[in-house]
Amino acid sequence: MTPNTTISVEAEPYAFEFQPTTCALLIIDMQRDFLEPGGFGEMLGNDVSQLRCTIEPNKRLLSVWRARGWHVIHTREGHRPDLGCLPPAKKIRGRSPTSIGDQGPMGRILVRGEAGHDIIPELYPQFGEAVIDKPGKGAFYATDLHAILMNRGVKQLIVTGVTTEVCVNTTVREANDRGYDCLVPSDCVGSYFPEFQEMGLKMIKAQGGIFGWVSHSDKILAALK
Ligand code: C5J
Repeated sequence: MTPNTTISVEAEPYAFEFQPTTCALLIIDMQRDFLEPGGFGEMLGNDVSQLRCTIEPNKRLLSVWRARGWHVIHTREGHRPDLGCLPPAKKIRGRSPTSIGDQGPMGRILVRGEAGHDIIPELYPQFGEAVIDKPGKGAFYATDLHAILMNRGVKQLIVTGVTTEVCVNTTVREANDRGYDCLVPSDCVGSYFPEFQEMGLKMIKAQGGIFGWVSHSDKILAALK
C-alpha cells in the first residue's frame, strides 16, 4: 500500500474513501475525568463502563495509525488554571455544588495540568502527535486545529472518543462546515447514555451523510489489510 493508495471502508450511508496521507485519526477527549472510576464523570452519577468499552477498539486503531506513520491528533476538554477561558455560563450550568475549576476527585475539574484532565494511559499521546486543548465541546472552537490540519494537508478525519452526542458530534459538525469528510467508527465512540449513542450516530449518517459517515473499527482495519 503506497501513501497515495485510496482505501475504501464499508460504511453508512455509503463507502468512505480516503488516502492515508490526507486523513488524520482525531481522538476526542479520552480523559481520565470522563473515563476512569472515581473521576468527574462518575462523580456526576454516570456509568463510566459505557465509555470504557471504547478503549480497546481505540487502542487497536491507534496502533495501526502509529505503525504506519499516519497523522494522529488528540484533544482534551479543559480550561486554563486561571479559568480565563471558562465562560461563566459553562461554570454555573447544572447548578452542581462542585463544578469546573473546583477541586474534584482527580484535581481541579477540567483544568489543564490536573491529573483528571489528562488523557488515559492506554491512549497516551506519543511525541509528534498534536494535543489540542479545547475550552469548548467542539475541537475547532478557540483552537489551532484547523490550521494544523491545513498545514499538514489533511482533508479527512476519522473521529473517535467521547462523548458521542457532545464533543464528538460537535466536532464532526464543525469539521463538516469547514469542508472535512468525517468517518465515525461506532465502537470507538461512547456515551454515558445508550439512547444518545444510538441517536448521535444516526444523526451523523442521516440524509445521505449530512455530517459524515459511520462504520466500525473492524471494517476500517479490514480495509487496511
Ligand atoms: C462532555 C465531552 N460530555 N467530551 N464532554 O462534557 O463530550
